[in-house]
Amino acid sequence: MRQVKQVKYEGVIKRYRDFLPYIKEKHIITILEGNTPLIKSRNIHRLIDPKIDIYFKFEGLNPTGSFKDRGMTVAVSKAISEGSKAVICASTGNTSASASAYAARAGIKSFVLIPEGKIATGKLSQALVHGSTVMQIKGNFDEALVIAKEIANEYGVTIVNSVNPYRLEGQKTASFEVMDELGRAPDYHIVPVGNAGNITAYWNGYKEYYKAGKIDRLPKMIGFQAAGAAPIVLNRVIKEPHTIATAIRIGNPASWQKAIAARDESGGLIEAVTDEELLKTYSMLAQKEGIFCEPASAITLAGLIKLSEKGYFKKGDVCVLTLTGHGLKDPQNAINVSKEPIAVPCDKLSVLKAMGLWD
Ligand code: AN7
Repeated sequence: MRQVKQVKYEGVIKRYRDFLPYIKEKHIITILEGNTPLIKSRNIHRLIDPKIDIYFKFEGLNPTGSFKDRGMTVAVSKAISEGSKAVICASTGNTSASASAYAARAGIKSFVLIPEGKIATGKLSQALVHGSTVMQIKGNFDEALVIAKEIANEYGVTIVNSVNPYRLEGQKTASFEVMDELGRAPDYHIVPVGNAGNITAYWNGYKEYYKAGKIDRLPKMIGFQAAGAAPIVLNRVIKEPHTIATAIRIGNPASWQKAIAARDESGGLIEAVTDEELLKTYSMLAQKEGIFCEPASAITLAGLIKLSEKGYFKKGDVCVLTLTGHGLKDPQNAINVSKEPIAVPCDKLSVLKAMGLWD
C-alpha cells in the first residue's frame, strides 16, 4: 500500500519561517495556532448578493478561540528570547485570554488589566484558569492600556498588546493563509476594527506576499467599527465608547494611523455599523451557515450587507470576512438574542406536541 506522508503542522512561526525569520527555533512558544479554515458561504451569499463570493476566515478556531494567538506566539517567543519573566496587557478580553495561555506555556507570569464588568464571561474564565493575575479596573480599555504601557516601560515587564510590533508580525500570517488557499488575494478583505492592529497586520501580510512575487494584485482593506465606538470613522477620540460588541469597545485605537494608511493605500474604507445591525448578522451566521462567532466578528457581515445594498460590489468579486473570535466566548449574548428553551413535561406526547408533530 502506498504511504501518504503527513506534513506535521507546527504553528505559524514554522509554517511562515521566511516571513518570520528572527525567532530562533529554540525560543518558539506555540500552541499550534493558525491553520484556520476559510469557509465558503453556502447560504448567506444567496440571500445578500448572489453575484459575489463570500468566504469566512474563522479565527475562532485558534487555540484560545481568537486571532490573537497568531500574534501572541511571536510576541511571547520574542519575550522568551530576551529573557523576559513576565508579560502584561490591557484587554477587552481576547488578548488577555491569549496572553495568559501563551505565558503559561512559556512558564512565565502574566498580568492582565480588564475593564470591570465589560468583558465576556468566557474570556474572563480563560485568563483566570491559565493562572494570570487578573486586575479589573474601574475604567475602560483605553485607560487600562495607558497604565500597562507605563508599567512595561518602567518595570521591564513585556507588553503584549499590539503596540508590541511582534504581535502584528504574527497576525499577518492570516492573510498568508488566505492567499495560499485562494491562490490569489481576494478583491476585498473585511475585518472588525477595535485597536486597529489586525487591519494593519493583514495589510502588511498582503504587501509582503506581493513584494515576494507570490500574488500579482492587492485587495482593498475594509474595516468596520461599532457605531458607539467609532473613533476612526468620526475622526475623534471617543471618551466613553459603548457597544454590545465588548471586544471592540475602544475609543482611542493604538494603531489608528496605521489603519488609515491600510485603508488609503489599498483604496478601501472604514465605516460604522450599529449594534442592532451586527446582532442581526450574528444570529444569521449561526442560523444560515452554522458558524458561531462573537458579536464583534459579525460586524464584518453587517458591513458587507450595507455596502452591497449601496451597489458597492461587482459580479465575481471575492470577499473574505475575518470572523475574529468564537461565539462560545460570550454565551450569555447568544442566550439573550435567541428564543428561550421550551419547558416540556417529561413524556413523549408532550415532546411531540412541542415539536409540532401532534395537535
Ligand atoms: C473578537 O482583546 O483589543 O482592531 O484587548 O477581540 O486588532 O484591536 C480585542 C480586539 C476584533 C479588534 N474582534 O481587533 C483585546 C482586543 C475580536 C477582538 C477585535 C478584537 P483590533
